Amino acid sequence: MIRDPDTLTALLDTVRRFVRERLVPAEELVAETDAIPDDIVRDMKAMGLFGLTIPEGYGGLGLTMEEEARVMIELCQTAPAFRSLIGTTVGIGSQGILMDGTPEQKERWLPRLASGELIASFALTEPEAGSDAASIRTRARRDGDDYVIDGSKRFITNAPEAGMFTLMARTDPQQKGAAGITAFIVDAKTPGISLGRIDRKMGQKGAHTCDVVFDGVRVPVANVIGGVEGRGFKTAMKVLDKGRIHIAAVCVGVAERLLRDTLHYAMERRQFGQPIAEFQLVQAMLADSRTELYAARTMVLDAARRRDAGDDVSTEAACCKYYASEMVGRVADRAVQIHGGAGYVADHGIERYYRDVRLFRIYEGTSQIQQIVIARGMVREAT
Ligand code: COS
Repeated sequence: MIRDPDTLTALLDTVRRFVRERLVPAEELVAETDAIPDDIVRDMKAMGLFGLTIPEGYGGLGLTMEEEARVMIELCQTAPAFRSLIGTTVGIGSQGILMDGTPEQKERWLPRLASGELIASFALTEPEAGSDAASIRTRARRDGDDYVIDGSKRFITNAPEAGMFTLMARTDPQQKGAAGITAFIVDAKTPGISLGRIDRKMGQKGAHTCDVVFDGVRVPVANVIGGVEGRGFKTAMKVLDKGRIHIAAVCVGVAERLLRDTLHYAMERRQFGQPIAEFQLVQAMLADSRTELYAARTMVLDAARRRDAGDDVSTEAACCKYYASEMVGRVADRAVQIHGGAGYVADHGIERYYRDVRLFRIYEGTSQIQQIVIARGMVREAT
């Protein structure tokens, strides 16, 4: 759903210009320094990028899913690390509060997230609980007006930058599965929280992940999302349904950039006396990428519109995440192939993208988890 086409067009133009004029020239620097320059972070805050999905009443832009997807497609035509900084707030970190939080929790936390004053991180994954998210062991034990949290989380994106965590922990040890899990809002400055070393990753330099250890961390009862124990797994799953459409849009944006650069290269690079874009075997790679990109873009916008219409899009969100993340992997692979030696050396940035996009098939649910969600959805619908 697009509420006001003129306002959205103006926003998309602003983001497109920001990407072209500020982010693309800084890509190399971010990859070398593993940090996003402060002036760029400042500008991202000023543009309202941290508040894209937070309602206007709390200081955000309150974008619909379709609007958000279109903004992501523009914003991600550059190194994915830039999106990652706002991504955990916009995509998954704030959404648990928005979907299931109490009015007081929304009032207290959302305005500071929308302005970028606080960055939200989503703390679900643990050393022994990745795809099997319902098996988390981090424990939250009630003690008076607090819960005391012990356990550790792994690969938590933006944990080094986080002002708050949306944390999933087990409040009922008798319940081994999803029913014993509760979602908490945890102030990152609470005593007892410590961070592991920043992970050395294959790609996405400038986007940081690390372990987060909770050792006797006291969190007020008022910070249980929605005030109800045992709902945390469902909150996490609903957040991930939305997050998966968001990530699929990110994949479409990155693929657009890769294919545009690759087409230009193929039209300029001459071999055997003509541009390599004239060769049918190169054309086949370009055409396959264009076709798959078009399919992914169409899927993402369709799922987004259905979600805006109030449909349950669990299955469609998984289809989008699965297809778009695999698609951008193939587009990146063909980009390296068409660039040849120039794609393998660091100068053109193509090999950097090849490494960066590998993550999309893994986080917010691997491709194999998406297949499970899709097939289960099919069986459910047919029953
Ligand atoms: N929306 C709302 N509720 C949902 C839901 C969704 N999308 N998906 C599941 N639930 C509910 C179920 O209805 C069930 O509730 P009831 O017990 O009341 O019926 C409960 O949650 C447990 O669901 P289920 O039995 O399907 O859980 P499983 O342990 O089988 O796990 C998968 C389901 C595999 C889909 C889940 O663990 C998953 O998504 N794993 C990947 C996690 C992930 O993406 N990690 C990335 C890290 S976060 S960046």
